[in-house]
Amino acid sequence: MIELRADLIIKNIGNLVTMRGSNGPRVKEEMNNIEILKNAYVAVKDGKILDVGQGYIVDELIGENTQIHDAKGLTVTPGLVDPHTHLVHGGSRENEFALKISGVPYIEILKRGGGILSTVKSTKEASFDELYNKAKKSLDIMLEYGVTTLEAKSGYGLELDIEVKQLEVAKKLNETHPVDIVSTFLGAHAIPTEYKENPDEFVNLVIEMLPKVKDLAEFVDVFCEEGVFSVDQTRRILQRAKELGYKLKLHADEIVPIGGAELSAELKATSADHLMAASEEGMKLMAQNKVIANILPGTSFNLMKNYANARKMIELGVAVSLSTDYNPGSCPTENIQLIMQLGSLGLKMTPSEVLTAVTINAAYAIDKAHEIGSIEVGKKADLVVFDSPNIEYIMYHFGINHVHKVYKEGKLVVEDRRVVY
Ligand code: IZC
Ligand code: ZN
Repeated sequence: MIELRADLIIKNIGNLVTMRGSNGPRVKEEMNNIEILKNAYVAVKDGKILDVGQGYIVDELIGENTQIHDAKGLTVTPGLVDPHTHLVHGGSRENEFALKISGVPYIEILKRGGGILSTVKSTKEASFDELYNKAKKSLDIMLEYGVTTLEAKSGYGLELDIEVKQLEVAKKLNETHPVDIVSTFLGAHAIPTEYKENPDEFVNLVIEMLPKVKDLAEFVDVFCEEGVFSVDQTRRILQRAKELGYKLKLHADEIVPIGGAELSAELKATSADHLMAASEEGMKLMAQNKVIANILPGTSFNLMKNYANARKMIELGVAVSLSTDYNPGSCPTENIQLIMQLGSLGLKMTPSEVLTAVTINAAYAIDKAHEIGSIEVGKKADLVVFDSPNIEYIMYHFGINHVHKVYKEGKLVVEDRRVVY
């Protein structure tokens, strides 16, 4: 007999945003037409969703040991997914803040040896434990804002040992912290000063690192940008990565439209990220090749730049996800809800589209949609209870934390906006 008794039932859910729908990343009107069940419940067993229903709770679900939590009419969504972070790093860059607001561009600060290269220095100097403790503090904040899975990149080593140190920190956090972490190798994040005159030599070095970090990373990413890595250099690195069995991501067309979106389509990358300057042709190719557009509006806001053309991408059939880009330079915030609000206020996405972009489409952006991103039977019971009567309220009342509770694989890990795991 199938054991139907639940370990936990969350009942009296005012609005249950399930994100159930077509099989695949959501595009066009699918992003807006999301399923929201009224007066709903979710049953959990062994950390997975056992049942989703409305109204009367099926008797068979309730056993002697079933815990019942009352959601008091609030809004419940799948655990949020943040598919682009630079979680593990040393130091901070507030010393560049005055330069930035005086108008010195992000790439110019990097050219002067600051920016990413400043964080490379701090990351090199930091011990494993220092990196771990700093990243853990950020992970707790992210969890308190509703994130239950995220992607974390290396990229502040630019030499094998330090890249490995960063990836090992992410691995240990994945093992010890409730938030699940998917790792990406971003060895090609900046050209070290000593390779300034012959960047292709550094590209060769990154290519040599690829097989050595295979056990520590699922994705490979490159900062493809004018003044950083060219389209040709990015192609060389990512083609080799693909041969080795990695999945691909690109920092593409963030500042100058050099053809990053087009390259992501050519390589059939899982996602292309940023895209503030992407061409319409690039977007069309992304749609055809099913590359997810992972947009990072917090970076536009913080760099005081334009927003990506999300409306055009949605119109053309590109699946859009949203992410914090949490990093010490262009977007020092862990607050995914602020990113969601910027998704509406900056990118003109509807609250439903935003929810799609931080749940199911974000899960596809890290190739984890088979286990997270929606509330359906068999998936992980990662759930957020928002202290809000509906999803519009989350986008409307901005800059605060709306989370009431977070469940990670059926376990209560945040209560009254504080971690309790
Ligand atoms: O540390 O500035 N854009 N890489 C590409 C970043 C931002 C992270 C940083
Ligand atoms: Zn980034």
